[in-house]
Amino acid sequence: MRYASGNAFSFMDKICALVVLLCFLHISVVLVYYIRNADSSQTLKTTNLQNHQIHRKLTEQGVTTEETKPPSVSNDTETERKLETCPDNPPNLVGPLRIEFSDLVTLDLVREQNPALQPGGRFKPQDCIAQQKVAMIIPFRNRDEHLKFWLYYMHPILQNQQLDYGIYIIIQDGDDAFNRAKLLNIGYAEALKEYDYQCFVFSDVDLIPMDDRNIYKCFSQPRHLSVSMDKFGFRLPYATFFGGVSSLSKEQYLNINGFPNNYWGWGGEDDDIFNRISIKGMSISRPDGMIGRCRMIRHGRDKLNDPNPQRFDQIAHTRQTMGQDGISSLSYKILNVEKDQLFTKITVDVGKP
Ligand code: BGN
Repeated sequence: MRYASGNAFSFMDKICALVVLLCFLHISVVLVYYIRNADSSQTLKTTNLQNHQIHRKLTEQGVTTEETKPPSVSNDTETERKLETCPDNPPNLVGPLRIEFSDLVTLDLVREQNPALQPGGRFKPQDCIAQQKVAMIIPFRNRDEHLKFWLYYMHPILQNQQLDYGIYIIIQDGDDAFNRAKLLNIGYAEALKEYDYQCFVFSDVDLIPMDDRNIYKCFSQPRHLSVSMDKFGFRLPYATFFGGVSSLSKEQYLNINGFPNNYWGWGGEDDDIFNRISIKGMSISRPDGMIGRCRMIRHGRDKLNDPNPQRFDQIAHTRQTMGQDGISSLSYKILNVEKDQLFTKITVDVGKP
């Protein structure tokens, strides 16, 4: 009996020890799994956060590349994810900007700072569908110093504004009087040959916005964007002023038969465009005076851009001329096309005054 109970005791002992051992083993396994899981989910969270921050930072600087996109959880969800239209208020806008023209800017620096650009100075946002496809048209001759600054400031601004855009520099060949409005018409026609643009921003090469909330897109009415220029003491020089930077949708542009082709030399063509818009019953939309502030790069008057003596007579007859003179009567010859990461340059023979 003693033996038996002694045996029974040691048998119970062994069972207990085994149970304790199994419990210990179970707890250890659970503990190891718990620690490993907690660790790896923490690592994943940190990596995601860091990448997101880098992506945000680069996006803030106007850079969106495949490598900087935050990693997606699975490829399937990424391809299935439908991109949404970009918001009315792009999230990375900064507001007032410091614009200076003393920096040592080079085109190579601008190329380096804008790695997401495609040939022709083309860009579209990666994480949403741009609200508008916008062609930026710049009439140009012998202003490389200004163009450098324009590209330096404008590319990051336009990328932060989440536009699907391209840059078209339209260069007048030869030494005849400059014909700004005809160059703008040519820019419209040439840009449309390349892409289904819905909106056209017409900008002088020497004007830079001082606030990136001044969005370079189109509105329900033709838009005047350069409303408070430093040159004019940050106010409109006169109420109907439409010079500097403006935007028109394709429909608005066609409604006025584009711009006049016969203003040779400085002045009046922007007043003619204003007349066309009001004759067709449209009004001018403008940003608020603070948001619409812009800087002009100081320069003397161009040698080949003397005031056009016929401009007073011309702007008095817009109603009679606009039907025949415009995009419907545009003729020119392309002499050269240069595609760069930062722009498309098109050199044209615009004919004689
Ligand atoms: C105006 C010019 C505009 C020019 C502005 C600002 C004319 C037409 C005859 C009155 N208009 O006087 O073309 O953009 O000044 O410089 O000259």
